[in-house]
Amino acid sequence: MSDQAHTGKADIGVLGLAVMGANLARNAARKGFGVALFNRNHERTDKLMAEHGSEGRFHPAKTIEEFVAALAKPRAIIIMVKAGKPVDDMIEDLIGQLEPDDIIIDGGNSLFTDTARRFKRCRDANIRFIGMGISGGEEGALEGPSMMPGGERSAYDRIAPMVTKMAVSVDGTPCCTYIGPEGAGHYVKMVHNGIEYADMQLITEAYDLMKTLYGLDAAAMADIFTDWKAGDLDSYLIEITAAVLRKVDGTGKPLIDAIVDEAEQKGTGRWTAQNALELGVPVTAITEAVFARALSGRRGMRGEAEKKLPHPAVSTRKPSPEEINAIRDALYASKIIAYAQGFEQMTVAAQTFGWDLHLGEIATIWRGGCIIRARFLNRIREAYDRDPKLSNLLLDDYFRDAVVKAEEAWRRVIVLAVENGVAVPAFSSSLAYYDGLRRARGPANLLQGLRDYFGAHTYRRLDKEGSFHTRWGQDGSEIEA
Ligand code: NBP
Repeated sequence: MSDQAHTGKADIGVLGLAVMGANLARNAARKGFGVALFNRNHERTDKLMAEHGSEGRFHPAKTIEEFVAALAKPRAIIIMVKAGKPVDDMIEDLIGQLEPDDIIIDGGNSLFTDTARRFKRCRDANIRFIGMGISGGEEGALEGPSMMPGGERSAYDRIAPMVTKMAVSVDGTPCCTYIGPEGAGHYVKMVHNGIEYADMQLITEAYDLMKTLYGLDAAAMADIFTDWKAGDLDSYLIEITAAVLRKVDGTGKPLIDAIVDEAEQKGTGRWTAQNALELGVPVTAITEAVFARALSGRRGMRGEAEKKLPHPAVSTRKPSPEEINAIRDALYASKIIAYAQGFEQMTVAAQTFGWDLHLGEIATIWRGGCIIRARFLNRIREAYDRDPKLSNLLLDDYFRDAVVKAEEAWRRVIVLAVENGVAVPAFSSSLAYYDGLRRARGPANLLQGLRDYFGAHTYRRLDKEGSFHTRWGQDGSEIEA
């Protein structure tokens, strides 16, 4: 179908019109851009036109050829198909149709190494490529997401007037900025999702403590999360936690109590943890969050284990306001650790891959549109304004003071959880990271001694330069491992 009503070419194309693509296309059209539409199965295009065709200037196409022909040059096309092979297939189809300097933007949740590979594939074909992380889910795509574009800088400059209008703005600043070359945009989106995993796991642990130690019901906890939203924890995730806890289903009971306790995952949290392991960055909160989802998935095994493995006696009692505040403080301190770890991961990635990541700008574009949007991100931006080379957020005065203030409550809550058998892997691993970080001399000297003992791996000394190996036998002989 060609566009009858308008003679002008489309400003941007959206290829893939499932929930995200359709909403992004509507977003662009509502902002006044002409949008070419294509989906493999034409029914989706028809549905979009039937339901929302009046929202703006759409150019629906039935074939890739027609789609490409509808676009103004240099063409800019956002691919919003399922991550993985479909993206490669679409890129190959487009390369056959596009001209030099045209731009392909992958807006899906692609793995950053795939993005780097596609960037090179397109460069070889004289096509400019952008890998753009988009956060905010279905609603964000329509109303204004947070966007993390990476790839060819000149291509970003061409699409910037469009994408900065499509992104949500906070205090007049669009939640979209050029991130860096190759796969940098999708990398930053991946870490965003990893932090989202950690943030959600921490909230879940706070919920578990209030429910298990103090027997609070969903409505009481909804009130507490609503209170917490008024303070430092103010965030979208805390807001929706209150809403989820408050929801009552058709039975008149809290819906949350009827939901199966098995969490699913699509992979971005796992990618973040895998990459942290590869880079050697201690990203414990995100990794624990991934493992907690994996343990939640062993529902049958947990059911069996509950019958066989005794549980410490829990004496449920009414909490004092101070005890609830202690959980809040433990949550805030752990959250600071999770973000400090995620931002350190990006620092190390920037050094490793040669990207000039501006962490303050990244915090700025996460303040709106995305799932981890929070007041807290202003604090992170301010920390990087104070010191753009900050190696760890905990070394910034604001975050140091916040953690020190929460520390006593944080420790108390974890002790209580341990005594009562409540699993708080993200709370406790965050504290373990903190305790490890704040010691100039840790216990790894013993690790080095052991490694040299069985494997002659050598060690360094505090008092002398160089590498040393010791014959560990008391008689000076080598020890055979
Ligand atoms: P899906 O990830 O569910 O993918 C469905 C789309 O991919 C349809 O348009 C489908 O076309 C198309 N497609 C498939 Br499947 N295989 C194809 C192929 N071989 N060739 C061409 N098209 C193919 O869509 P979504 O949920 O809208 O997400 C799109 C992207 O955005 C994904 O990468 C997703 O991870 C990411 N994302 C999603 C969210 C969210 O909240 N859902 C948030 C942020 C990012 P068809 O109609 O012909 O089957």
